[in-house]
Amino acid sequence: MPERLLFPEGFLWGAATASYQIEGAYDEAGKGESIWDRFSHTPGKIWGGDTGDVACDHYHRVAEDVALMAKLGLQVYRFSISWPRILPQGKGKVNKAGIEFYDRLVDRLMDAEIIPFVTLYHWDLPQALQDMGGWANRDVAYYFRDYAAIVADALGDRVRHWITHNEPWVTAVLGYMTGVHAPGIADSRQAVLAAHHLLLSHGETVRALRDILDDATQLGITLNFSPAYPATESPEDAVAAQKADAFSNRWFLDPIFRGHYPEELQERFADEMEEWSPDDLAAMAAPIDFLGVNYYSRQVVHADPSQRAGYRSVRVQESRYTDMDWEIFPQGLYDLLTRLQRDYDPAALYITENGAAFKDVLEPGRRVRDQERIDYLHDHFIKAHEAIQAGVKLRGYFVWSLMDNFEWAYGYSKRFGIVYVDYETCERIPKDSARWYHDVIAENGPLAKENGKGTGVS
Ligand code: IFM
Repeated sequence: MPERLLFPEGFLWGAATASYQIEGAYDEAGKGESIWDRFSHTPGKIWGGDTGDVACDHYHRVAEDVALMAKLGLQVYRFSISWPRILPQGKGKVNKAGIEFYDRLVDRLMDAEIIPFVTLYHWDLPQALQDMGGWANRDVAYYFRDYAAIVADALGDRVRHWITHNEPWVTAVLGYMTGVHAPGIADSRQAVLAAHHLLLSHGETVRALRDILDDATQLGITLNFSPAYPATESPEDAVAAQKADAFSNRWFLDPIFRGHYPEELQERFADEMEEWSPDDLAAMAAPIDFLGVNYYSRQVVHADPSQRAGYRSVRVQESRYTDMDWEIFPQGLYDLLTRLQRDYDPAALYITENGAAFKDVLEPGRRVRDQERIDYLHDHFIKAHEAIQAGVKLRGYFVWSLMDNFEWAYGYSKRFGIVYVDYETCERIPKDSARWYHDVIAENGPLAKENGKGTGVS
């Protein structure tokens, strides 16, 4: 029998989702329009014209979904709150039905002894605030803080773990620089401003929630990371990797943990950056209790002076890639976690997302044999275990995602779930990976080797 790698006692195993990706009920019970409602209803923006109007219909299936989580043995569940469900206009009048929806969800989780982790912002900004400029408008940072206080007031007696933002880098870069996400703006100046206001809103919210919530509360933020590796051993590629790291990883890390932007970024965006107020920088660096880490893949970069960034990403011929065309590189998780602990020393870390999309097939008999996903998760769990042995204060792991869902610009064409969703009927069908994960949780760790495959070798 292969050895089992046991995680520390109290380590939390769970899964994550986000409001727009699963809830549906996009215009029900007083909810206001979000930028993703507007964007997905705009022809040509989303693969196949998909929208989140119905998504997984989670809004109407909360009882069933919490029962499913309990059956899988989840100990923690990370979900996000839809801001326009709480405040249809982003500010002002509160929609009582919105609060009640999350109130019921939290109660059900508590009944099932599943710890809730709440993300306050996972990209569905109220459209009314976008009409004022969205995150490029400084006022929105304060509207966010006020919205967060309303939610904290309603759920803070039961919710102990709060995440201000999910992947603010994606909000700023994909939403305002490349425009492939809502609100679909392609303007570097607006992106740099959006990033600044997202960071400010994070810091202001941490300060505000500390006043409202009790001492047992844990406050954090979730960042997406793409560790940068040089394509060759040339000094030029080493510099390229440093620039890529500043852009992809340190843009948000440095202000939060060090109170300043990385130098390389100030050079790259010399025309867009301004003399930021020291008060803003101090606010962003408000102490947090944990860092949420979203890791899927790495980037391998080659110096390229013809690019504004000074580099470009290259494909690794010998590697395997997921259905997102993301390289499978578990070693990157170990490198990332140990680096974060060494360079930034967060009080605690959680992997708030890790998982993979593959071309799942629903077989007759309603079975999905997703061995590739099992291998992917297994190999990453092993690397997380190694990181803990190396001294990383990793406290929990959330698989992305609990169920297949609306994968943003890719619509429903990419499946990340450990539970398959039949979009015709919204039926939930646990994949083989869900059963496998159930056993990992029950045993508090994976086997060192998985069926002779996925041995953690990278
Ligand atoms: O689906 C997304 C999620 O919303 C944010 N992190 C990455 C996931 C996969 O792309």
